[in-house]
Amino acid sequence: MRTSVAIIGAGPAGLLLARLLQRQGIDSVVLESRSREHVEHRQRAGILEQGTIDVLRECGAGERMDREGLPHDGIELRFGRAGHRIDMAALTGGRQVMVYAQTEVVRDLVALRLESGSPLLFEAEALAVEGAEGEQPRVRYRHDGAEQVLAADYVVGTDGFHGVARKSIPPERVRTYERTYPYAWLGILASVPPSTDELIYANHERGFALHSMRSTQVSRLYLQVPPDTSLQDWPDEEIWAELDRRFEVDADWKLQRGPITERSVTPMRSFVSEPLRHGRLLLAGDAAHIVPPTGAKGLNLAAADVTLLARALGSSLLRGDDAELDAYSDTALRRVWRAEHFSYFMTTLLHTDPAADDFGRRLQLSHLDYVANSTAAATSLAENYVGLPLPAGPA
Ligand code: FAS
Ligand code: PHB
Repeated sequence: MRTSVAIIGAGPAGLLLARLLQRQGIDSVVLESRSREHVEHRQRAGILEQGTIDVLRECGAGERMDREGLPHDGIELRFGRAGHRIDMAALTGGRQVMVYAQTEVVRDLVALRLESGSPLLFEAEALAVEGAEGEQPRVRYRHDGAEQVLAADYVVGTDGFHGVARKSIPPERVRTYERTYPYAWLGILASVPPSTDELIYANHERGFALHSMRSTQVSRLYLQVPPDTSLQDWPDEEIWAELDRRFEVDADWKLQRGPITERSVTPMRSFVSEPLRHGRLLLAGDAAHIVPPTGAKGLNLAAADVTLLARALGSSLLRGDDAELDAYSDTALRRVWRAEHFSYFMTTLLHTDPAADDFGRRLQLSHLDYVANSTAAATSLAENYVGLPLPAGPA
């Protein structure tokens, strides 16, 4: 089989890239190792930043998001038994975020891809990327029990942290940067209306807690736990009791409980692999970088990467202009590192560091107080949370 762009991975990055290329009349083939059922039900991100909202609307994939998503203007920082609202829309000229789960974004993009008749192969595992340094890169993959080859002008690895694309780049050509954190997130889905209209990020001496949501009927909540936590250590009653402790506030507010329908433990990691290009192989999304979820940047960074990459591949393939493609890695990495820093900032601002001494704890409380009471500090948080505008595309 042969195509212009071979895309490895049908997560949000790969699916959105395929859609953006298709809108330019560029053909692609998407190879996904798991089943459609699996990729559409994998619980992950929940918040879309303004740029992601815009690109989904622009490429005709935002209709259900606008119908079912929940636009949010602000978030609450809760510490010292008090809540402090950050009015992000007011601080950023009206930019917002949208509560609309990654599972729904993936469902919408899969449906559009299948309706278009363009190739999206499920249970098609890419085994290797070959010839990336030449003119005819190809992907060896297994599908329907047979090993096959997909030739392309370009190969894009949107196959996540554990994918094959990044690992097919010669190690001597790769620089990686990594930081792990002394805690993880225990996340739950609960069939109960959210106890808040906007997200609550709580810093408490016992640990961080986050109240998010998936709809007006489903709550999404997270607890900071030790990195080696087992779900067996956390019966439902203990999860709710700990959430109550960490959300404690001197106000008429109560956390509503309900049946817990999903639970998971997610480790926290910062990771970047540079560069994002090796010959005719490009990387985007989690295949190239990972952020701790505190800043709600993972999915949004993946969307920003492929928005830039789709523009660059269009200029190259349709107009023979390689300037944007040659600059893709540097352009994308500038935004990646901004998001890495913001995610690190939100994580260390809000989580309780088990190694912190009393001085460190007081510094953290002072920083929280500053962000809650300084327009300049709150604006900095707000513009990063709603997402900085993408570099302007070509005229
Ligand atoms: P993805 O990992 O989503 O997609 C990669 C795809 O490639 C997968 O479908 C995989 O099956 C496929 N693949 C892998 N190897 C392949 C191969 N060899 N051949 C073919 N296909 C292959 N972000 C947030 O903002 N908020 C959160 O709360 C949050 N929670 C998370 C929880 C967990 C457990 C994880 C792992 C991540 C979480 N993230 C969160 C980050 C997450 O949303 C990612 O940023 C997002 O999925 C990135 O999208 P992709 O780059 O498309 O990668
Ligand atoms: C979520 O709803 O899953 C979510 C929201 C905000 C975050 C992380 C995760 O910072």
